[in-house]
Amino acid sequence: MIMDEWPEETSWEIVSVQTSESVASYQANSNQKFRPVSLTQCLDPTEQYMLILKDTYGDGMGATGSYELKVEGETVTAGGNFAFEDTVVFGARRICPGGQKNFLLILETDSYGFETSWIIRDNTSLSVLYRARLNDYLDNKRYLEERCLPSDKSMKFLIRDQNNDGICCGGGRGYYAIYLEGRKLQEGGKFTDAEGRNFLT
Ligand SMILES: [Ca+2]
Ligand SMILES: [Ca+2]
Repeated sequence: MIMDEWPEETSWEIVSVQTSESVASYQANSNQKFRPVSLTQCLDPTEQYMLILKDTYGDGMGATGSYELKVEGETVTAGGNFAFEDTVVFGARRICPGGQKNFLLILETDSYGFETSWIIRDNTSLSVLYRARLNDYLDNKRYLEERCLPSDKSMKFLIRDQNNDGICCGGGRGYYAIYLEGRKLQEGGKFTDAEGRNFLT
């Protein structure tokens, strides 16, 4: 990481996708203004992980800060320009049977978890393949929803909020991101009644 003027706002965590458990975390501090900070962590090459970056002020790592994630010396991703949160999935993801595609939803609920629901729909048949209903989720909790989706289909992911105020930032800082085969398709949290994304599997 290259820190900006307010490093104490920034923290990160590495979480196992398989177990949802935190395997490493870091909180930057005010003595690191504009400094480079580099940390090394040994991880299991057979597991998939998620790097979660957070910024308490909601302006990411500012105009001058940045981060870079390297695995075995190779850059997986780089960034720093985010709001309250950014996620990156890396490592060995679960292989779906029969050529199906690995879909991952990272959902962090706000203080009104019960308001959140979502569906994954086949755009051709309009059938709903997977869903979470109102009251399925608790408040201020992280959920990792991994599914296998049939390949060569046009699909839609749709997240809804019953109170029409999204999952950020009026009642806590919710966040969601969706990944297909480890590639981020969309992320967010600030929306009104619903937010969707069409994608091809
Ligand atoms: Ca910041
Ligand atoms: Ca809401």
